[in-house]
Amino acid sequence: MNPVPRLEAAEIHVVRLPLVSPFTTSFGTQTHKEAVLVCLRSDGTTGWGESTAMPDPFYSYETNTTVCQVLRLYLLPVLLAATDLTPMDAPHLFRRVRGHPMAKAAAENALWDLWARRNDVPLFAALGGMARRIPSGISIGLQDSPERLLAAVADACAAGYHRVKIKIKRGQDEALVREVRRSFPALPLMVDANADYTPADFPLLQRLDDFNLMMMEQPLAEGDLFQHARLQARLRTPVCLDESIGTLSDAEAAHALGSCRVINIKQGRVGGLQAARAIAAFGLGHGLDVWSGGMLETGIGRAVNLHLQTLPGFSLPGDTSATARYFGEDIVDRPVELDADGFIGIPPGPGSGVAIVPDRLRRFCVGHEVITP
Ligand code: OSB
Ligand code: MG
Repeated sequence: MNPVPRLEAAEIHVVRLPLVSPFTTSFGTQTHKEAVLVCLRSDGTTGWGESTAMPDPFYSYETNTTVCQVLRLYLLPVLLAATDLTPMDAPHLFRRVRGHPMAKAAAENALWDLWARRNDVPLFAALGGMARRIPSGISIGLQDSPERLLAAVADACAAGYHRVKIKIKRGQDEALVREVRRSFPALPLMVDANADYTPADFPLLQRLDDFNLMMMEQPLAEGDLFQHARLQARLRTPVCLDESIGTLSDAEAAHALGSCRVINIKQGRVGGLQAARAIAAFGLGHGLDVWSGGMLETGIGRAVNLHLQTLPGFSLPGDTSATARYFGEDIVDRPVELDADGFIGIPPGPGSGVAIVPDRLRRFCVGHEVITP
């Protein structure tokens, strides 16, 4: 594969799309998806990347404002100054910037897309993955009532999702899980607390062991690998870490401490596709199951998550759902749809395989800037 000789321009686009229905987690409710997109241009080819940051620092410390700032002042100028680029260079070029993984991922992933397109290969092949269809999973937010939750789970089962994740938080947990389990005894079911609990809640979390959950995602605080290890030692249910895993080193520490048996890999949270690939390889070599999370991405990020899941190590259905579940209209074609058996095909063609629809990009755009060398 040939490197990209040089970039002519980089663009930052901010888009804001209404969600079909609000999405509620233990840290808040979203009615819109606001995403920062990076576009890299070279010789008439463009590559796109999407940041998974949110407007507010509630899931992690980054915000769309910090992502734009770090891209504008540090990451994109470094890429624009480089020659003979491949995506493998990005982590090294970005090393001087501490943290800010979602900003780094948006830039690195745009370079992956550009590099794959220029070499006329699909992104999954550029990453070293195997062509295969991806089993779908769904993440159902906190609902206004148990009835609504049961209805949403029933809809997900009817649509063919291979596993269902429901959000929980303090005070909205045990009774909900009991009801869902009673109505759907054989459903592959898991819960995600988005770090809402503390060690004082261990008795409650241990009672969730009775419901044959596939796993319990991020019950405790992001920085607390130690208490997650104490909790995992008391549970049959595997603990899955999301917010706690920002780097390969975090995955190594979590494994060594026994803090989890599963890792939710979000390429944005770990700083891009290369870091995501490294953590998946570590999981495969050390008996940790991994799967791809989601952050309600537009079609750009959703396609990346699909390509990522063709890599060895991704052993479980992730949080990649149909586009129509989130958006009436997405900024790309084609939308993600489920096959009759609940699998999702990889978008065909070079790069991510999806194409920005310029008219929709314009309509949903709330910010745009061009950065030149
Ligand atoms: O914790 O996995 C999470 C959405 C936003 C922020 C955090 C999370 C989520 C989801 C939704 O669970 C995943 C998706 O459907 O994209
Ligand atoms: Mg999560």
